[in-house]
Amino acid sequence: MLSRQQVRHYQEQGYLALESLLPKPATESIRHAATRIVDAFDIDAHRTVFSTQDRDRGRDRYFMDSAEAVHCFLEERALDPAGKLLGPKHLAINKIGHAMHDLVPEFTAFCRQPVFAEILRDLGYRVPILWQTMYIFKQPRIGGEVRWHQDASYLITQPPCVTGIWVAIEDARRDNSCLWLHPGGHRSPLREIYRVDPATREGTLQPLDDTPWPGAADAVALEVPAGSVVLFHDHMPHYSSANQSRHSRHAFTMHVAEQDAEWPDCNWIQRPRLGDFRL
Ligand SMILES: O=C(O)CCC(=O)C(=O)O
Repeated sequence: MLSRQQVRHYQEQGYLALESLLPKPATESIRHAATRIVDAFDIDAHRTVFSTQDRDRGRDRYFMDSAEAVHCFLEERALDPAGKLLGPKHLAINKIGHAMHDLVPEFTAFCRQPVFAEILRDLGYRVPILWQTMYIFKQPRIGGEVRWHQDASYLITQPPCVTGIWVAIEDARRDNSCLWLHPGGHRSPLREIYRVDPATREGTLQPLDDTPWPGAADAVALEVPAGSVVLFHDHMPHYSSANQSRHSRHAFTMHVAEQDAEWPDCNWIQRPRLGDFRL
């Protein structure tokens, strides 16, 4: 699937953008499934906001349980200070996570497209395991910022071996808050780590290294059309701004690791019931 040059680009730069790789029917099938999940979501029962502004302090039981479920999380700016919804439900959801690949047939079929397994084998995986999936809405006008981070802070393996597969469901441009990353930044140290106490399920984001996050001189905007796939390394710093535009920017992400890597019990994601999802 990948040329030698593309594999080399991934290894040297820590990311690879494959523009317009997927056909529209494939991306539309999960967009429709996401709409159905939001329609069925009881917003009065669960008001968990997903924000990256609070150093992950807001990770409650509903969030932790989403490791093996399909849960909807709200945009911070969808609620007034009293917790009242300010707009329609379908424009209030920040993301759906994190086990759609196991539990929603359209997502299962999407992830099982041979193209993903082929890409991962080209990158050197023997038995790639899909740990989490997210459907991100980046809602018009209220879509929250995703602060600079590295995925290895949240998905801890020994040795580090997570790859993020980010799929544009809609065109991603600067104005609707495309992804930004730092070419070559996968060689920078891991700056922080999110560890969960297995007994209490309380998580804490701890600093590890004070290397600064990329600035304007280092970061590049990944403006890509719908159907594009971006692969990135688990130490790659990446970011997306708050969405001020009137256009959403839907994306779907998959995070995989090698099966025989150690997955410590301080990871927030544990899948005792669902087990391994092999690609
Ligand atoms: O799509 C975004 O804005 C952020 C996605 C992200 O951080 C991830 O997939 O790890």
